[in-house]
Amino acid sequence: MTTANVATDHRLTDDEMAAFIIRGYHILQPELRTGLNDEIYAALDGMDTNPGDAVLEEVPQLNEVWQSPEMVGVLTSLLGPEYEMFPHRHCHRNSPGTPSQLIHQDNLNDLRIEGGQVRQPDRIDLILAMYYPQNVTSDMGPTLILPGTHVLRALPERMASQGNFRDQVIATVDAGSVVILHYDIWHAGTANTSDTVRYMLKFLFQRTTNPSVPTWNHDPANDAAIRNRLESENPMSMQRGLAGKQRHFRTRMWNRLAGDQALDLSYHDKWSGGSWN
Ligand SMILES: O=C(O)CCC(=O)C(=O)O
Repeated sequence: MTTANVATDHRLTDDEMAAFIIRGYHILQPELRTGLNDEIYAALDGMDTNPGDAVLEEVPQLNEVWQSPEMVGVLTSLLGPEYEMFPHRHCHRNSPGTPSQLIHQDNLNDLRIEGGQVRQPDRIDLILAMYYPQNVTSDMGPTLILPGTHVLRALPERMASQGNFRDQVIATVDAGSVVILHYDIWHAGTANTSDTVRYMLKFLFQRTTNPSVPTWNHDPANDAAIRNRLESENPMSMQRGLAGKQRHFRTRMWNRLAGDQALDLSYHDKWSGGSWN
């Protein structure tokens, strides 16, 4: 998809981009036509079996979500203007009584993934986009996110016995919301203790070109403030060594994405300088 003509006002700001790099997620509420979410919910509810990758052919209205200017603006910011929708996708039907999943990273065993099989802690090459056609309240199995974990490649493949972390984010959202995630983030579907089926459509989008300039709404005048955020924010309490590693990969990620407008990484001492006056 080439998105050169996407209105720039739907692209992320420097602060939103920094927030994504720090937390690994962004929650979007695109303006969708009235009735679209209900139409999609009814179509999904009418299916006898899960069509897997064919869900887009079964429910073509989903294209309206992925092609909304807000969605295109965010994906262009994160993946560049020539991003592509990935052929694999899945409709997650979370019925009443469904237990929580284990917290996990999605696997990389799909050979269609560009550069496959390796986590990329300083890159944004693959995005998970989760669309919810109905409101999701805390008892309906919202998606759980561990913010900031997308850059921690040293963790084991699964945190099988762990759950309920202090700074976890429970994505209770309004109908029509899209939770946009770095592919490597730790996440899980939680238990549905309500009497309503919760649908979530998981689609993947991938970068096809290496970044050379920022593809979000970038203003170099924000550089000092952005650098400060990347170096200091902690979306999730973490052991000191891991927090240091996170900060290192965030700045590398920003610089890789910003290309020739990267942040200056030479040593800087915020407290030195000028004489008293
Ligand atoms: O259903 C959800 O909210 C999350 C599903 C998920 O994380 C997965 O299957 O990888």
